[in-house]
Amino acid sequence: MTTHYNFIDGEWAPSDSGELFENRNPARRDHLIGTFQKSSARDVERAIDAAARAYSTWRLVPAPRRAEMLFRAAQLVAERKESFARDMTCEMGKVLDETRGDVQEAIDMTFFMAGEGRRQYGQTVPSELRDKFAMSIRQPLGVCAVITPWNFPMAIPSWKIIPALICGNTVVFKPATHTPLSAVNFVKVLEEAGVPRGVVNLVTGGGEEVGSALSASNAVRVVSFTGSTEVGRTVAQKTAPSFKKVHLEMGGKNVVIVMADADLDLAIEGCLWGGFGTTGQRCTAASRVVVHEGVYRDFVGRFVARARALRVGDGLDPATQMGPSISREQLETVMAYVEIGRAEGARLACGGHALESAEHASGYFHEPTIFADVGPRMRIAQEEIFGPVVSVIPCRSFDEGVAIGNDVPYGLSASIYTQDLNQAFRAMRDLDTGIFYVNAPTIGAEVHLPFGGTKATGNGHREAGTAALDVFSEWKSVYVDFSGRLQRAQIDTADV
Ligand code: UN1
Repeated sequence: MTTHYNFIDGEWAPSDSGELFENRNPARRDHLIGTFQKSSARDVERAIDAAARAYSTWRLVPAPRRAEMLFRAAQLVAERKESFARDMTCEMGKVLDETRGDVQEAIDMTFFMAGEGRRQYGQTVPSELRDKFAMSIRQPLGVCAVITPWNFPMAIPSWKIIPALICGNTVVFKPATHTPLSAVNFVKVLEEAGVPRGVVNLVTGGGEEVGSALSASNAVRVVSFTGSTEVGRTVAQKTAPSFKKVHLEMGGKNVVIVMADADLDLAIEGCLWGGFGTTGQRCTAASRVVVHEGVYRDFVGRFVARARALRVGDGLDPATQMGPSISREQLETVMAYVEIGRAEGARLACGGHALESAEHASGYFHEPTIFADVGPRMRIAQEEIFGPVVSVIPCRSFDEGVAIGNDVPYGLSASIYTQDLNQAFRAMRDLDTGIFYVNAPTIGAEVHLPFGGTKATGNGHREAGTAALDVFSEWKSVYVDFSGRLQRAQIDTADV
């Protein structure tokens, strides 16, 4: 068991609070993974100061040189993929295949964004005046606060930290308290890859102290947050007085629409993976399945049989297909929603209980749970549960399926299973989400396209892809007049 430190101004050091918090394995509560610094607002202040000092030199390092460090970091993560994945399964619970995927996503993002060291394309455009040059360039903003969730403990930090760095910003990183070890692993790699002191700072601890101090600080110019809609709203409120840029990535209530002509085996496979992968703890999780009445009974019967057969257990065991919930609180939320679903009159088709056998008693395990005959306005069809609970909703037509799909407060991801190309394209156009899939579940975004959603999922920004550069840079438009005389735009244009 190790005690881990904050990383501020190039030094690994304890918090001045003198307090620690524990990181325990959600599959085996007796497994204490390590203790971490329960940081104070004072630590945050020191980290912000360090990041602000480092910014004055880091912003002037040529972007291709910054990229060399990031390429090296990607390589180091690739070399340590297996051990990082095991650490992550221990602290977060998802199965090894998935934590390997999480680490891989960080590798992919780091390579992709490092490539931006030689791009970050701006525009050069003709001027309306003679002997005048016009272009736009990306400029960094300064200190960026990165506040990340526990469900993708290395991937999501990489989506924020790496584009921030390649644009020339410096970072203060506050990871979720459930998954600080993956954060330490990632930051150590950046240190080893040669990222200079103060450029990336890690401060562990709770949202109340660390997150609030970051959001409120005048010296922080960007906050990039992924987490619940409730906390996102608080972040937005705290950041508003200082007019900093805020990127919020929040909840989802994602839908898979299964049409009568769908390949049902494929659709069922997709709904299992989308609904129960990561124990349903993805903002992209397929928590609603809207099924055409023509195949409804058949679909529900086969989907339920497959969900019942899923092996739930410790993610380190290769036989396990679904791990635990992250915490007691999360498990209790799942149990509460099962009660809500029953009370609303949905039909509990399978699952519905926490698992308490000897094998499961020391972790936060819950059965894969399917509610059938769910009404589209029931709470279990409207609210993000973040657990292994899928609501199946019947529909009579394509139009009704799309209408149900859109009738939620969120807009992250949606999908349709159909063989009809026209229907697939109509759904692509009409579902009000930031991500859309045809004949694939709602999860599985790749790093080189924009990631994010509409409505209560986000506030108009996107991460990943080149869209992430827009969060971490600002445009500067530059005009160079080499005519040697005053030329007035919009006025002196008659001179041809
Ligand atoms: C999340 O659910 O918080 O598209 C992120 C996916 C993953 C990322 C999910 N690549 O499901």
